[in-house]
Amino acid sequence: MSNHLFDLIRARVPDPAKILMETDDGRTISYGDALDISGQLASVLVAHGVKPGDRVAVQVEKSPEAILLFLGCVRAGAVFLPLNTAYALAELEYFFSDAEPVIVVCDPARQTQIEEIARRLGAYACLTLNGSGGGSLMGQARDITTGFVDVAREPDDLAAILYTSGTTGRSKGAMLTHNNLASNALTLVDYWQFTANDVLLHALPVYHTHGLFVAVNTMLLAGGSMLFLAKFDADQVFRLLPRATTMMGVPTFYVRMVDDQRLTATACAHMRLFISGSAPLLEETHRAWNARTGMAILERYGMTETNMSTSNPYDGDRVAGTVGFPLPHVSLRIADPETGASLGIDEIGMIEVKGPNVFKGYWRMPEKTAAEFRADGFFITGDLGTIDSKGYVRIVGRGKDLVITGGLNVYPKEVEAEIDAISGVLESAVFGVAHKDLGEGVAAAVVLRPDAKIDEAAIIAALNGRLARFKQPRRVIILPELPRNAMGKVQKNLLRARFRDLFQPS
Ligand code: MCA
Ligand code: AMP
Repeated sequence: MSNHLFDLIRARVPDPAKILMETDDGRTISYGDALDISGQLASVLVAHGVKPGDRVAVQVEKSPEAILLFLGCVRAGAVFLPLNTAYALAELEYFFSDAEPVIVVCDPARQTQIEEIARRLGAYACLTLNGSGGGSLMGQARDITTGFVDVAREPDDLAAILYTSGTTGRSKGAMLTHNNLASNALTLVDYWQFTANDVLLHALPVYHTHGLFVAVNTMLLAGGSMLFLAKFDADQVFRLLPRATTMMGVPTFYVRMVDDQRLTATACAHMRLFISGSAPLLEETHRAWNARTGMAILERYGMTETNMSTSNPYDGDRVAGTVGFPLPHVSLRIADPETGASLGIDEIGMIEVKGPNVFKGYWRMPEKTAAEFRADGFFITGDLGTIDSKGYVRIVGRGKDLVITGGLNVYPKEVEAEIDAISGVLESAVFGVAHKDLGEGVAAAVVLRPDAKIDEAAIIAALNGRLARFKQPRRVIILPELPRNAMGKVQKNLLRARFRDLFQPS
């Protein structure tokens, strides 16, 4: 019996004694440990009644055990559903009601509240896992004998669902198959020339595509090791750079590092590759980095729905302001957003992609899925771009109303709905403004009802518990009315222009 993704991982395990992950406090997990413990975790899931295709929702702090739980889910034939630790209870309630997980794993500190929601919505059990690997999940795994027989899974079976917010309405669950994850990781190992000699400095969260699939799956298939930091911390990163060969990060990592006098060519002497993605890397950051270190950051482009689609070359020019070439096996075209007709060199249009990297659809949303694919199978990304005569793809804007703050996506519609529900608010418009550290910061323009007695602080306070902190506006501006065009549509471009210096130091 074969389990598509895990068979591939198992086949590429180097010496079982080799270290797979080492935490900032020196705890190590070898490849052999990873095989044993992920099998024990798969046994725990099955003992709790998990059947192939069942969802296992996980909202936990970063730890090696969180990765082993992902592997345990894959081996048990379950669908891993990771959730950002910043999500508020109201958001979890939606995810659980939509995905109907049979098991929920959460931090012990939030167990009481999360277990109540999980059980009410039909979960069989709520287990706990903290950032040091403690909690009931590992407690139950410890006594189980190893030797779990992996559940059979085909390439097209689901391995994970990752929620991604939408321009309309609530978040959508992107269904990722075993083959989506396996094929993309194999491509990245080759394209970025990862080998068993690589040591990845891993400072990303592990509940999104970047830190989980791009980083971890690629390292597993390369047979390399990871220095596994709990979060991005410049002191830790500079301390560990001499031991690492590669790093993956969102642009905020590189902005912070380039602002730090410890960034020198000597500090990077052991590094062969820095990769950036999830949000645009400013050309000035790319150039400043190159001037300081003599190295060119490699920028790539992807989405939760597509995994990685393009990358600057490993050998060859890494051009600042571009996201490089379509990856092998990925077809990419620039299309007229209205008609879908292919456009020519340097013409701005919708980026559309097709290939084994592209997801299977949105969980239980056939109409939304159909609306985002062309008849010939190309996925409509919502990003606007061009391709130049050398084949480099450039992202020039977004055809979707989206703010990316520190690499995290915020869909204004979702935030506006919560602000509009606050008593005293007539209407609101949420938009992104340039932010030196985060790339973009979230801002809101709000029109109050006559005689309303609320202010900026009260509006932000009212969003606590409703929305993750990173989605909450950092500034709320009270306006007498919102700028609208002749059709009555709010002109966010005017708001962005008027408040462009909101987050810049004066
Ligand atoms: C934390 N805060 C944020 C963010 N992160 N606010 C806005 N945007 C953020 N990204 C808030 C906290 O709630 C807190 O608020 C305050 O900022 C400081 O929190 P702290 O934890 O100290 O922040 P930090 O450690 O400085 O984190 C910033 C970060 C982190 C390092 C940029 O957010 C990060 O690691 N981002 C990476 C996200 C990522 O992995 N994206 C990939 C998505 P308060 O003080 O008020 O409580 S996958 C993807 O996009 C696709 C597939 C792709 O192409 O990769
Ligand atoms: P997510 O839905 O969280 O997976 O975010 C995907 C979105 O992040 C894409 O649709 C792009 O808008 C953006 N993105 C990812 N990588 C880059 C990049 N290198 N440059 C610009 N935008 C990017």
